[in-house]
Amino acid sequence: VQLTPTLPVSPRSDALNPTTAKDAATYVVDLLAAIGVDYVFGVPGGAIEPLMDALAVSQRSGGPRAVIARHEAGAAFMAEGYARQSGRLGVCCATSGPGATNLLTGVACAKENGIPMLAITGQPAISLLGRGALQESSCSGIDVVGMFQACTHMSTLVSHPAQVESKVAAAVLRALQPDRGPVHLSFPVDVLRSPTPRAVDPHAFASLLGTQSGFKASGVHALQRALSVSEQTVFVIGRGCAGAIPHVLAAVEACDAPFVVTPDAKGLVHTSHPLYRGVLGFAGHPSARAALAEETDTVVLVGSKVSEWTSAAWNPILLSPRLIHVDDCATNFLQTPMARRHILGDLAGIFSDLAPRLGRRPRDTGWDATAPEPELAALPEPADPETVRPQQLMVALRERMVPGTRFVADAGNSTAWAIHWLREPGGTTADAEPPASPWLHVLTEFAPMGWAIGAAVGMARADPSSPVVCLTGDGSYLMNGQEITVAAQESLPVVFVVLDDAALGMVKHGQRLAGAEQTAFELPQVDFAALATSLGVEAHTVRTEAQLEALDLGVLRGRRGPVLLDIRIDGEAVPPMSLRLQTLNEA
Ligand SMILES: Cc1ncc(C[n+]2csc(CCOP(=O)(O)OP(=O)(O)O)c2C)c(N)n1
Ligand SMILES: [Mg+2]
Repeated sequence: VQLTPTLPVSPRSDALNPTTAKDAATYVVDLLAAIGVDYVFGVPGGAIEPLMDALAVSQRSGGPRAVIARHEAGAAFMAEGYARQSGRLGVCCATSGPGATNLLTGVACAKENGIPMLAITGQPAISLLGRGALQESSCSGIDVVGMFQACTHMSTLVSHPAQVESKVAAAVLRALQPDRGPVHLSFPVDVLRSPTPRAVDPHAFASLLGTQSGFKASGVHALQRALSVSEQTVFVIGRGCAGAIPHVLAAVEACDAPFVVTPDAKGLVHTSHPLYRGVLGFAGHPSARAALAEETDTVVLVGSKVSEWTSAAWNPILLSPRLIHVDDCATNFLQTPMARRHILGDLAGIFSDLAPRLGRRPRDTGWDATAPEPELAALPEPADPETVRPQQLMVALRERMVPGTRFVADAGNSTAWAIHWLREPGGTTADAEPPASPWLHVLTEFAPMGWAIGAAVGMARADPSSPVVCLTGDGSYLMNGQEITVAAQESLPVVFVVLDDAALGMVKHGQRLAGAEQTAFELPQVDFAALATSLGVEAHTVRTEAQLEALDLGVLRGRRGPVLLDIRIDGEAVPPMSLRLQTLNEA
């Protein structure tokens, strides 16, 4: 194998064994295979072509392969969905220039929502940088590395084959450390094609990944003491509990203490758990606020950023000296300086150590499946019988989707309706074990319209064994709905539920609730079913609640391939979004 003549010769190139040396693109794919990643989501282009080639070769031997999105942001959203569902690294790729800039929104979303992701973009050959090459994106072009620096934990140009191994390893390790998030590698096309020295076997590298857990015994003892003298404790469960939820709930149950969840952690628990008191934060429940009332002397926040949506706009009922903050991510403590105590460490480790020490017998958790769940008000009367109440849509989906269905709610009113009204299908069955994987995903930090469309495809790609319901708005679907064709190509069981109100509804209701000018929210009435049918996807239009009732959702069990439901919802129904307005008004 020859290095290309334009490249300086690597000082280690003489150490290359021509029989084992492979190009950098193959090295990346081998490393992904070693850490269990089986899909790379992306859109091709000249500068990233060697990676696509390596993925094609890999696919032939059953290794990682490419899933081609319609837009690079969709690819990044898919990589996020894949990471959320599989617990592994999400990987996306794009060509240089516009491919990379299209990818950026999805990568920024992963940063703000703590999703481990590797974004790989291409560059023209090193020798061409600074010479006006097509789509140059180095610091002498549009500087993609610089742009991604602001939206990732690490962004670097891999400017020599000898850097490949160390930069790829450093990037992957960084993405998977708390504070988890995206990293970005920009590869000139000639570097991707160059033979790469290998000092470390990818499998040896993979073994490094399992070694990050740990906590101090003093922290567990302090938490145990605080809980033993507390008269009334409330736990606040955040999304950081995802890998530790059985252990966290074991401690909650041993204390017989009520718990609330942040909006993005609702999917981690059964809402029929007898100690569950609802969602605290955006679109949350009065019962959650009541749980944090004055008689509570200890509030244990576990695994969460403190942001506008997760803290009910930095509400003092959460942020007070009653607080003990337990997290595996030290930077989350920066937002809770008032806490009585900060306990840092691996959450599964801390809580599996703590629960048996609490001394109290775990309560009998066999709960009464028929008891009403605490947090919901009565359904409002239908305002217009010719439409579907969004609240009723959430109830119907919960009652009629198969157990094991996963939901992803998009930016816009879908998020508010889902956080407040949705519950997991089959959730009324008494089941003492928490859900095996989250049944609901929402964004709380950086919420781009159309995220749920890509995320649903990525989740279904990671696990196609049960349906994924994408709750999205008509505005979001018009922005990113083309990714439905990826679900069709890949035969993925995604149910696209379009909450169709012919409006940018969250904008409309936000303006109304704020008493502001009513402007810029109207959308045309679109026949989304016809649109989907033209793409070869089965679709139904639902204009009334009777039609919703008549829909046979049971057929979705075991289905391969997507379906679209255009639900003409009551656009007058006011979404539970007052928290957002409070923050906007106070600004
Ligand atoms: C990319 C992007 N652009 C703009 C916004 C601001 N925004 C938030 S919700 C929303 C309206 C969404 O409309 P639609 O998808 O129809 O959902 P609805 O609220 O009507 O249910 C807008 C414009 C955003 N979150 N993301
Ligand atoms: Mg809408």
